[in-house]
Amino acid sequence: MTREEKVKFNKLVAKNVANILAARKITQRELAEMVGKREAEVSRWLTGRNGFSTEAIRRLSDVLGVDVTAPMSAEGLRHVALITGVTGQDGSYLSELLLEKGYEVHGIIRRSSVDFRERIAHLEGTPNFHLHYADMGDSMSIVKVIAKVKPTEIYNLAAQSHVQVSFDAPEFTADVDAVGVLRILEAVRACHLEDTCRIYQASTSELYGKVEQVPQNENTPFHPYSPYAIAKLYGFWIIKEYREAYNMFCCSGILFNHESERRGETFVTRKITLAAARIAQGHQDCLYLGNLSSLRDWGYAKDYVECMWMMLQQEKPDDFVIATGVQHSVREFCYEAFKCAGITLDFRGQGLDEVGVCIDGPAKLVGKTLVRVSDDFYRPTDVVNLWGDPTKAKAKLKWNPSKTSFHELVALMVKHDMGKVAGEGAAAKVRTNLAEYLEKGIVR
Ligand code: NAP
Ligand code: G4F
Repeated sequence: MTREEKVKFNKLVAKNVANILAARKITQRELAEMVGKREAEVSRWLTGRNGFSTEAIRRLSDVLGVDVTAPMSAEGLRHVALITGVTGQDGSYLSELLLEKGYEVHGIIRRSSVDFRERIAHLEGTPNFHLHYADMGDSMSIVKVIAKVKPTEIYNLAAQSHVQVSFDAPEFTADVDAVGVLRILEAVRACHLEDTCRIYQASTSELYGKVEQVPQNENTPFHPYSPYAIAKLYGFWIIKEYREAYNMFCCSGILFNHESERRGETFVTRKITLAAARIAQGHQDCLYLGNLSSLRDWGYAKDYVECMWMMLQQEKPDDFVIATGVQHSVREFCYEAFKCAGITLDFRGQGLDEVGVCIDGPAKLVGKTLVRVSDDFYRPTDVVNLWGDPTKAKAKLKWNPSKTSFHELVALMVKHDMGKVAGEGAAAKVRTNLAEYLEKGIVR
């Protein structure tokens, strides 16, 4: 530890001990008796100016029954979060947020033949950030992590989250996205943490599916319309069931689409922003998409993870719709993204024959068809009209759905991808090949 780190550490321990004493109404004299020291010495500890010996920390942790070096709330409570899906878009932003708030953050990762932890690479090695191997399909691995970490909050973000892929791998999707939620709930009960651990479940606007009303709020009927949505519906109901049956603090966030520069490359927004950047820089000729008329309520992922945390800080567990309240089509996203990359598109034709032609931009692109429609990207059943009503989240959580506008979101994603594509340099050819695979529908 450097000198500054040591000072910070001593202050943290002193603050924790003082908070615990206040919360439990223990006097300094009583603490001195408990640890077998003179009151004056204990009093000096609590100033935080004198260092704590390893022995003092061990004694204090023993007598107070809690690790006094761990992050805690002002009430002397531990703040320990377990995030499933920590390597995903939302998991990475949520980890950053909770670390900033002073949480001890634990994440579940699954073994893979390649080490692909790009989104959290910058957090590895951070004090208070820990990773554990487990899998949502393996109950024992989940029980073991929960028993070891004893989280005070669990954010269940792990999922096979791609709707199209859920048609290709429906059984795996059901196992992870539906039964996986049950595994978390039962693991919490098996570890006797049901009274102390709050649970956030990543529910989704896909539950509204073949929509029966617009905009959608917490009372809108569900009509799931893909194997993914049907698995997530089980997750939603099992969370509600355990809340009522066992009085557990479980919440579902019904989140509408949220995107970012960390969004997976096969979701439509990121596929578009990457393609706009590649086309603008001469690494790709054309972008192939599916249903351009599909409507979504797109927000910024960084704004949305804040809501997950807010839901678990409420007095009572409840479910919330999280959305911007503004709707756009895939075509509009595409137009806006290309515009941000310096290319103006004009959409002509209909259905599979619709094309996006460059009418302004770099001379070599003007007049060229840069966007085409391919039935490779149509789904067996598609959700085409998502539009959220965040009134309840605004009123109860005091959450601001307009923090990042649609235009700002597209602009920040394109800016990021322009830089990424420019920086790829020697690897540009590899990326071009990937783009070709994406275009041909081999990778969706
Ligand atoms: P994402 O980027 O696809 O991340 C999914 C995470 O789940 C990854 O960390 C992945 O690990 C992990 N995972 C998948 N299968 C697993 C398994 N068997 N065991 C352990 N971990 C597993 O998804 P996201 O966009 O961050 O979304 C987070 C959650 O919110 C998901 O549940 C998603 O369904 C839900 N949701 C997302 C949106 C949205 O617009 N983003 C909207 C509503 C709801 P690997 O890195 O190893 O693959
Ligand atoms: O970007 P998408 O693949 O996202 P989708 O299906 O809305 O799912 C995402 O949001 C959900 C919340 O509503 C999450 F629960 C879920 O985990 C995921 O994060 O597709 C958006 C729309 C669809 O209607 C799709 O048919 O875009 C349409 N689309 C048109 N062309 C395309 C494409 N989608 C993809 N992925 N690729 C295309 O080429």
